[in-house]
Formats: sequence, structure tokens, C-alpha cells
Amino acid sequence: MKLVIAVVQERDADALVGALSDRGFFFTQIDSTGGFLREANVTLLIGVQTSLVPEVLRLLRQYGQARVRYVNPLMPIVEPAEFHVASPVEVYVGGATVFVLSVERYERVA
Ligand code: 2BA
Repeated sequence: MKLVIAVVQERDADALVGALSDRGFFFTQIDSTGGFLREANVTLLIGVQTSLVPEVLRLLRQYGQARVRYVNPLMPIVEPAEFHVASPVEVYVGGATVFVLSVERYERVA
């Protein structure tokens, strides 16, 4: 048994969650925020049999789309005469950030 923790971009989450449900995977969806961009993303906790991890990774690759984001760096406080426009910085956000953990014990308490 493994626990796949996947951080995906918010706009990819609905389609991915639908595909996971269609294939019978059990998972928990948590609304989260990226520490760097401070943008909403979604963290999925997916408990699966080890043999099904490749199928989960395949779906993450299929539905998680890498994107380039442009972020305005924080403007330093300057005098009006020194005003300048900072160029946006390019940030590459991956389709998914994935951690695969071994599960020591899994139980559904009735
Ligand atoms: P964010 O923390 O908002 O990061 C968005 C993107 O900004 C990252 O994309 C990466 O390209 C860049 N970035 C992040 N931290 C940076 C830093 N200290 N310096 C320069 N660039 C940085 P991804 O790597 O694809 O990550 C997407 C999201 O996945 C992250 O959103 C975060 O929520 C999560 N994540 C990524 N790596 C993680 C890790 N090691 N542990 C926990 N969560 C992680």
C-alpha cells in the first residue's frame, strides 16, 4: 500500500479528480496554497495498492499541465525620481508535484 501525495494546479483539479473517481480510486482533496506563488492549488491524498501507483502517475501526467507564470517581483521603495518598472519573472510550474510514501497500516474503521 502506498500514499500518493500530489500537489496540482487548481485549474487541472476537476478533470483529474473526475478521472480518479471514474477509475475507482479513493482519495482526499485538500484546498492548499503554494508557498512560493501563494496561489491556490489542490493537494490530493491518494491511498492505493502498490501495483496501481503507475496508473495514478499516468493520470497525473495526463491531466497535470505544466505552465509558465509571470510574477512581478516586489517593488523596492524608491524616490519618485528613481521610479522604474521591474520586469516580470518567469516561473515554471510543473504539472504535479508528487510524493509516494509507504503506508505501514491502512484501516477503515467501521
Ligand atoms: P509554489 O510553492 O507556489 O511554487 C510554484 C513554482 O515556483 C514551483 O513549481 C517552482 O517552479 C517555483 N518555486 C517554488 N519555490 C521556489 C524557490 N524557493 N525558488 C525559486 N522558485 C521556486 P513546482 O515546483 O512545480 O511546484 C508547484 C507547487 O507544488 C508549489 O507551489 C508547492 O505548492 C508544491 N511543491 C513543490 N515542491 C514542493 C516540496 N518540495 N514540498 C512541498 N510542496 C511542494
